[in-house]
Amino acid sequence: MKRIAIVAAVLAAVLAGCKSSSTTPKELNLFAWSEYVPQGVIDGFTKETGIKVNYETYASNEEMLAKLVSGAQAYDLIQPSEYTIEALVKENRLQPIDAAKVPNLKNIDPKLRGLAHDPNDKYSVPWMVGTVGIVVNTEKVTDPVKGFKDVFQEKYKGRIVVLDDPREIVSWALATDGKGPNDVTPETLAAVTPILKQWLPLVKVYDSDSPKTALLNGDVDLGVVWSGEAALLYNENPKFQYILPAEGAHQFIDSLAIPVDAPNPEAALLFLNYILRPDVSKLISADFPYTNPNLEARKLLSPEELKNPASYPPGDPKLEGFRDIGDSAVQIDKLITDLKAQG
Ligand code: N2P
Repeated sequence: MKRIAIVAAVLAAVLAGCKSSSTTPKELNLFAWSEYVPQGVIDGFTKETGIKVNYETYASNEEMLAKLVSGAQAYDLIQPSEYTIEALVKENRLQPIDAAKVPNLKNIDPKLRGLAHDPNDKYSVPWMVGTVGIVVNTEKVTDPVKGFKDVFQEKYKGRIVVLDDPREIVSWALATDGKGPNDVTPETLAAVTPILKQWLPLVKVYDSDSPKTALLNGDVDLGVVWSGEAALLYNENPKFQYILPAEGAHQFIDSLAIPVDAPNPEAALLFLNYILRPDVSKLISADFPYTNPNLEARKLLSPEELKNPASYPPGDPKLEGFRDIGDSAVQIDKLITDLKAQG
């Protein structure tokens, strides 16, 4: 009897061992924006956990969504902006995050929790916050630039880089027409079409991955870019000035989220907790100086980092966020594709 009990206990232990080793994640499939996740952070995570990270990149929310929905590849973590989280939640494409397994969530700025796109903080963990604004090479452009109207002028034709992002571009034209970024209807799109027809032929480079490059190379002298790109330009040379557009500026909150069909959700939770560590989050800020939502990490940043006007805009500028606009997003894509094709 005793022997049987011992054999049973050993068997149970072996089975438990098998079970735990089969559920220990070996890899993490991360689908995130380009120029946003430092290789050092990925390597540090692998070193600490033994989990290999497959990092695939995208350059717009819409590109990410198309790939995710196609089902061609399964991801454990994606990095949507707030309006895309809102859309994914509506479609039941995200799984709830077990907060008990992510204790470092306590480091996140409470002002960034409980927002409209995820009212109960169930599905998303802020990665970085940023704005979209204007960069001017002040050695080349001496006239004052305060808003979009000052950028898109005939005299700057062929000297402008902009994000390759239809939702962004249309929001700039809407702002110029006195509308908010979410006032998207067939009527408002028709109203901004002449503005866009005038603007797009002035653009030399469309680049969402690294719009700083064309400015650094001197290929262009003005840009409408992500704030983190502007911050890197400013660090390179303060002749690159960042301006929040007078007509209205857009703030984005990019977060990590776990798709409902993620093959390794446990690895995703480990990664979330890892990147929320202040010492790790500080490394993200060093490479990609957006506004860090991690208050404990911010305490570790240098005065220079915190004084960069693109990363941490002075004053209390009025910023508006994008909301999910449903099928109108398709109209926006079509409008910009058509206008680009017209040259
Ligand atoms: C990082 C892109 C910034 C994300 N390269 C904009 N939502």
